[in-house]
Amino acid sequence: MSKSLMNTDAVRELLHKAAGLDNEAGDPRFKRIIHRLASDACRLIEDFEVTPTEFWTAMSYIAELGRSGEVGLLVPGLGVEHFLDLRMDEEERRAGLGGGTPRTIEGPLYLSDAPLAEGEARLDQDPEQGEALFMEGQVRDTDGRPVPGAIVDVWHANTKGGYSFFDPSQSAWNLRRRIRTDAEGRYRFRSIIPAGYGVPPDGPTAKLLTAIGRHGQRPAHIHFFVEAPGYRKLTTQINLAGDRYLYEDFAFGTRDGLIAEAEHHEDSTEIKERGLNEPFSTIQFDFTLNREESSLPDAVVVREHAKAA
Ligand code: MBD
Ligand code: FE
Repeated sequence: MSKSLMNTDAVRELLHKAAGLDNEAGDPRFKRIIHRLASDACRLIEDFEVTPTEFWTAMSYIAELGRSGEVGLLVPGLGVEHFLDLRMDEEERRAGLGGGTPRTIEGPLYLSDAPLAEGEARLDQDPEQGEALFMEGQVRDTDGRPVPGAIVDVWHANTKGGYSFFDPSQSAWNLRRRIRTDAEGRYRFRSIIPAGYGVPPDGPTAKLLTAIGRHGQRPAHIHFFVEAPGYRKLTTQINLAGDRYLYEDFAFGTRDGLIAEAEHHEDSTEIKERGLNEPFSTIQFDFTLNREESSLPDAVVVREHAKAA
């Protein structure tokens, strides 16, 4: 099978019509996108000599991916969510913005409307043998001025790599809070050191990754949205230094400037001062927000989120 059907008038006409390009109704840009999508699928089938059985296997896979709720997991795994970040970075650079904390992927496990706290919060609610973590820092603008009243929306996994709500063994809102920065732009919270995340081993994402010789592991990380009026919303994460997957994140979320060193404290006086019986860790991390710039695409990404009842 060497003759190209793609370059025949019959197939050209088929794809043109299939995308609604021969009518006046509908949305012109959307038609062009659908035309490209269907054409690329046909070209792929032709170039790789995809058999009908292979094709329908792929369609079953997509349907299964949807049913499993793992669309948002495969997308970062294939590097596409990071690509969106690279594009936004580029547009900001072209608009002259720079100096803000790097963005990185949101991932699929955010839950909106976490409990709101003033200045400080405790995130861990469930009994777990996790090492206590005290994290604090300041939100500033690119001129170094503190940003009071910023909302630091933080979420992370427990010691088994699970996120509350998605992991029904955890209590509602465990390891999720919104913290409003104080008059000096500071936030702080107490939590536990998270474990890295691994994709569900029996799901469709793991199936695809295995088939291309990859793993589905992420380094231990903590997610943040940082928002304040007049500033571009920051979507980011810190990744914990020393994790074996730090530079092998299956989701490509690790970036320079987002690697945080957790300082381990074993001194018994310090332990007592914190009201603890065991060693603990501290992380100091400041966030720098870019000014809002009306010419840029919105930094607030509208996407479907799970809603806790
Ligand atoms: C995560 O916790 C995550 O942050 C991403 C990007 C993908 C899967 C799980
Ligand atoms: Fe995550």
